[in-house]
Amino acid sequence: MAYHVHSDKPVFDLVIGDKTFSSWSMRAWLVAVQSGLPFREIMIKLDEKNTAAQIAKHTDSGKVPVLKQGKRVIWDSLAIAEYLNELSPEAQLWPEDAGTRALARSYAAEMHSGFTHLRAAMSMDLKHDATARHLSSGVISDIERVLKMWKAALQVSEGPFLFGEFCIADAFFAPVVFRFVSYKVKIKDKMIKQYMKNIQAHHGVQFWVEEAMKEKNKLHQF
Ligand SMILES: N[C@@H](CCC(=O)N[C@@H](CS)C(=O)NCC(=O)O)C(=O)O
Repeated sequence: MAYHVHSDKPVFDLVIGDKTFSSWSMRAWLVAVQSGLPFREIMIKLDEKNTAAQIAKHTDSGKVPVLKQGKRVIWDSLAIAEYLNELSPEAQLWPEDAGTRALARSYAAEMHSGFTHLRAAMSMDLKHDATARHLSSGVISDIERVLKMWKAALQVSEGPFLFGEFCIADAFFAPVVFRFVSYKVKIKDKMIKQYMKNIQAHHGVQFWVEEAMKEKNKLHQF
């Protein structure tokens, strides 16, 4: 199977939520795939009666994603991404140049801690296909901020990804690309449209989406 997701000799386990809805899981999972390390995926269906109990078997944080390696338990997508970068330095999960790397970290960190309006109004749902109506000023300014950040990076790197090669910052923005697509946010800028296509064409992203489409789940909000 591609990506060694269910490898016989996993280097770590990655506990995730439903692929349709769990944007934080998607971020960590994409970084795991990009690390090139074999791993075992453990999926927990979110928003079920036993979800909390299932998650509690792996972490006290009450949330996924969680990376497990022997007795070591790493939770939170950004900590997992940084740990994977340390486990697999050859995968160059951050850009090589120190200045660009710091910038890419700023992008991932802002995604990780911000965009609350966008996240609340346009929760990730890979099966959603309808225009979002009555966007609040908070959502509009979040969208404008994302587009401005993408454009600034792409103007320097000239693609195909924010800082050239696919890095952790791209993994962190991948769910936003799908929010813009599924809620039909109008985007005119050619460079940004191409970036969104490049994210959608990424081998790991395609695999994640294919698996999400096979899921049978009801509506959740993440
Ligand atoms: N800051 C955390 C956020 C993780 C998070 O909110 N995960 C959601 C799913 S995307 C979750 O596990 N919710 C608990 C639940 O559904 O019971 C991270 O970056 O990993």
